[in-house]
Parts: sequence; structure tokens; C-alpha cells
Amino acid sequence: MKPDKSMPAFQKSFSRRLFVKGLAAGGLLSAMPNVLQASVGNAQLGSAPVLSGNVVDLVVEEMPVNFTGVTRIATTINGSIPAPTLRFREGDEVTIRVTNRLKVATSIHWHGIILPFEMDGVPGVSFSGIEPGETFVYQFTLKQSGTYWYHSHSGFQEMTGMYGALIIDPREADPIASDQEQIIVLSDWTDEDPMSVFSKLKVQSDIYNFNQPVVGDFIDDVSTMGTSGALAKRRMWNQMRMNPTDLADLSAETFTFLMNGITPAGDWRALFKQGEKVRLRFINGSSNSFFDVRIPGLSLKVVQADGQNIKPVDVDEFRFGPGETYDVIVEPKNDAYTIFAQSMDRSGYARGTLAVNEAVTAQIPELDSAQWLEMSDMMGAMDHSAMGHGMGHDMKSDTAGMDHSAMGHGMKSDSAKMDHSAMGHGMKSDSARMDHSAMGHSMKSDAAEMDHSSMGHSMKGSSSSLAVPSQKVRHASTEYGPSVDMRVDMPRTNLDDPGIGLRNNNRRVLTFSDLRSVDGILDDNRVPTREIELHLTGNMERYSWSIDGLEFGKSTPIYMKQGERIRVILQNDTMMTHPMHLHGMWSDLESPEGELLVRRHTISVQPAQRISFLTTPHDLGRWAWHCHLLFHMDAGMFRQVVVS
Ligand SMILES: [Cu+2]
Repeated sequence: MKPDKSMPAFQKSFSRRLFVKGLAAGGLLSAMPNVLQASVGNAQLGSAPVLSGNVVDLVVEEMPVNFTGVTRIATTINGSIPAPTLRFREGDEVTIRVTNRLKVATSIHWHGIILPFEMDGVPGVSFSGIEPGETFVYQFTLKQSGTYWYHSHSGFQEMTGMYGALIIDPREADPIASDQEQIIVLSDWTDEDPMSVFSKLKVQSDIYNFNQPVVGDFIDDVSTMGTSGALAKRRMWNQMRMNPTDLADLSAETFTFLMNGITPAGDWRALFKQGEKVRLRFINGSSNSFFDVRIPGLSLKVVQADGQNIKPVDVDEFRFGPGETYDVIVEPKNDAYTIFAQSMDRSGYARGTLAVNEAVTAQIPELDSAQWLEMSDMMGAMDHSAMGHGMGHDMKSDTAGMDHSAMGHGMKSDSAKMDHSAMGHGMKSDSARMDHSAMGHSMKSDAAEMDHSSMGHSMKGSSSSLAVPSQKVRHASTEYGPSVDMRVDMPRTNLDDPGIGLRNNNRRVLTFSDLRSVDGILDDNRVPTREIELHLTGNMERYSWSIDGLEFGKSTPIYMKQGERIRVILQNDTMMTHPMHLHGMWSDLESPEGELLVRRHTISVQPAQRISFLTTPHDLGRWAWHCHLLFHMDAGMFRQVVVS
């Protein structure tokens, strides 16, 4: 481990291997036999207790835990990590009484659930939070079925243990057939105080990246592209002040990845009988980690995404970010299989075993090697070779073409001086479909109008109809400030890209283009009446995250009208993937051609990607909309949506 003055000496000398993989018997230290006995042999162990019925009581309190050999304090619900699984029935009205036994305020948000906004559980947006000693009563009717989850929306409580599964059984028979099911909640645990982790990232954003380019990489580059090519590549990354290995802010350097609250060394287990069809409900309940999930030897039939049934897709692997859920059906034949969930940055993994009995084990795969971000992850769909800087294959020593400003990524002086507020919202926009609440996108900006034609790219011209999403990039004037270190002018709109680290890995990997809601799910086929374009922005040097260059504190709400059909375009102007979660309404993902694909509550947008979804705000009130990477949300990638 890297020396760290904030850690006690005994922790510094702690075996990194044990730290990353955890203790076999790690977990809660108090009376939680079902968790503590996880490694001693009962299929139910390591799973959270299940609470059902129409009235449920939850108690939030602190408890000691030990996942790695170090005792730390966790924030738990009913003394369990994960929190109890809540199992309800579609159509029922439920009452959930949440009592706060912490010294600070708390909250619980029902992730992906359509409900009145006062029940949504976001302090400062939906309600004022649950004060110490107070009991808050949540009450709402379940209008949907499927796999969901719940978590704290206060501070970093989610990161210290406040997350659990929420399963809503369909009112009628479940169209997804299986012989048994298992809920698999993935999460990330750190022995550090999350606040100190956050502070460290603010000082040095790549402090947990122990996969930096090293001399060996340079030598490899020299052998494949020659000395001048290798130098040019290095110079290019330096000029952009970017790091091609920066795949996650947080790594196994601080995280131990958990499966149902069990460390990799603890080996969470699910038992099956030969011939059974097993439904696995995967929930990414982590604070800051994308997982790539596979079960070597088994095909995964994906049947549900974010709680909504989809047309089954057979894959070997899927990636999902914090907030997302996928249900898969597997038909195990052999004695034992490893459920393997490696973190996107390949620094570690969560794992468990699907087996016929407690004695058999399966091999644990090696972590895949980390891939470097490619130019398409930085700059989108531009034709690299035409510009003389194809990565790897066509590297030229001239790096002038790499310079952001030379490529039109830099701001122009006139737009730098634009003051959106001074210009007001009444300014003439060049298109009626643009939306004023999208903060400045309605402005005609020179920079947004950058000269595509001279760069040899054919852009689809603005369509007069809203039948298809616009492809013309509109950067808000607020994007031209210190909070933004990168702007993408030629985003990629490909939905069939599994993302960095999963490309061409000889496995069938799920992509957005594979997802189709079953008939009847997308119940609103209206053409949207307006388009909101938002850019996911950041400045890596400052560990600043924002939307349209504005951190939450500097932003104004986005206004929507109840019942209107709106298109939202999300363009990622950063080099990280952001799982964007819109509360209170569905996000109907569409193709670049405007075909409705799948209904989601959380949509992960890859670097330099531009994707869109339609939404219909059904419920009045104030809603949160944010990146589900906890630290990105906290740093400012968060907006309030007001439905009136
Ligand atoms: Cu983010």
C-alpha cells in the first residue's frame, strides 16, 4: 500500500492481499448470526433477513464491523449489511416506519420506485430528513413490480452500509419462470472514513489509481509504434492533462468488494439442485464502483433491467454501475461456479459461489488486465485517422492534432465572456424545441457551432421534427469555466459499445442496444414536445463534477410540466462513465433513430457518449437527478427537477 499518514501503523503493515479480499469471517460484530456464519455452511447465510407484509419497521444505527482485520463503524438498518430485503406485492400500499438512532440525520430513498415526491426520501429536496430520535413514516402504493433497492440519501451513509434489496412481486403470476431465486447485492466497503477519502480525492484525484502508466508501458509503446510514436502518445496525454488509466476514482486500494455483505475471502454461497433454473437478481448497491459480472461456464439470460422485464438476451457478461439492477436466469449443470464481479478498473472483485453443496468450489478467474481509455473515450466519434492521430495503429509524431484547442475543444474568447444570467432566458433561440431550463443551451454559441465541416465530419443536420434526437452538440455557456476540463464536440451515439475493458474480450457482453422492454412497458408513444440537453462535466484536476459546468450549489432547477413528453439528451463531456439516476419518473432509453428501447431508472453514459431518453413526469413535486457515483453526486453532479 502507498504510505498514508492518515492510517494507523498497524493498518499500513496489513497484508494488502487480505485487505482487498477481506477476512473469511468478516462482517458485523454484533448478534448477526446469519451474516457471521456465512462461511460455515447454509445456503441462506450471508443473505439479509427478509421483511414483508404491509407494515415494516426499520431502525438505523451504528454498529462495529470487521471485514479486513480492522474494526470500523458501519451505518446499518436493523443491524444488517446489506439491510433487510423488503419483499412487497405490486398494488399494495405499504407503511415503512424508519427510526433514526444515529447522532446525525438520516433518510431512505426507494430507488426506482414511482411514488409521491414527499416519500422519495431525499433530504432538502423531498423532505427535511429524519432527525436523531425521530421516526418517519413512509407510505405509498406500489405501482410496479421487479427488482429494486433502497439506500440512504444522507451524507456518505450509503457507503458505510445503508443499502438493501427491495423486491416487488407482480400482482399476477410472474411471467419470468424459475425454480428458485437469489438476490445478489454488490457493494464496496472502505475502512477509511468516506469524508477523508473524499478530501483526499479533492487534493489528488488519482490518489487511488495504482495503475498509472509506467516505464514498461512506454517500452511496449516503443516496440509497437516506434520511439517518436511512443513519445507523441505520452505527450498527447500530458497535453490533455488526462490519464488514460483513470477508470475509477476509487480502487481496491481502499475498497473491499462485497457480495451480500461477504468479502471475497468469505465466499458467499448459493446452493442449487441439478436441473434447476435459477433467477439471480443482481443489484449494484455500491457507492462508487462499476462491476463487470460473469459466471464462467454459464450463459446469463438477462430477463430484467432496472426492475422492468425485457426480451431475454443471452450474454456471458454484463457491466453495471451503482443504482442499476439486472435479473438473469442461469441453468447450472456442473457442481460449482464462481459468480465473479470484477471492478471496472480491474483492481479487485467481489465473488461468490453457486454450487450443489457447501464442499465443492470453482476456480476464481484472474482479473482481466486493465485497458487504457481510447481516443474515442476522450473525443467521441471523430475520425482519428483522418486527423492524423489514430491511437496505436496510425500514430504520427505530430501531436498538434491532439491539442484540444486546435481541435475546437477550446473555448472562444467571446463565449468565455458570455454571462448566461445577464442574457436572461428571453433571448432568441434558433430553435423552438430548445429548452431554457437546460441552462444556456438555447443560446447560439460560437463554440457549439464549431466548424464540423472543415474537419470532414458529416453531422446530421437539425431536424424540424422531434421524432429523432438532435445530434447537433450544444454546449452551455456555463461549460466554459474552471469546472470543465474537457468538451466533446463529436460525441459517439453508439449504444452497442460495452465500454472500456469489455471491448473485444471474446465474451458476449450486454450492451444498451440489446435491451428491449417487453410490449406494453413503454406506455407512452407520443413524440416529445421539447428537448432538454444536459452535459455531464467535470474537472479531474479539481475533482469537480457538475452538469453543464455548474455544480449543484450554483445550479437552478430544471422545470417540467406534469404529463408532458420530454426528450432528455445526456452528453458525457468527461472521461468517466456516469450512472445517471432520475428520481420519480421513468427514463425510456431511445436509439439515435428515435426508437424506444427500454425503460430504465438509471442510465450509464460512457465517456464522450451522447444518448437520449424520453420521460413523462407523472407526479408533481421536487425530484433529484444525479450521478449515482456517490462522490460525483456530492461534488456537484446533481440537479433538482421541479414538476409543476
Ligand atoms: Cu458521475
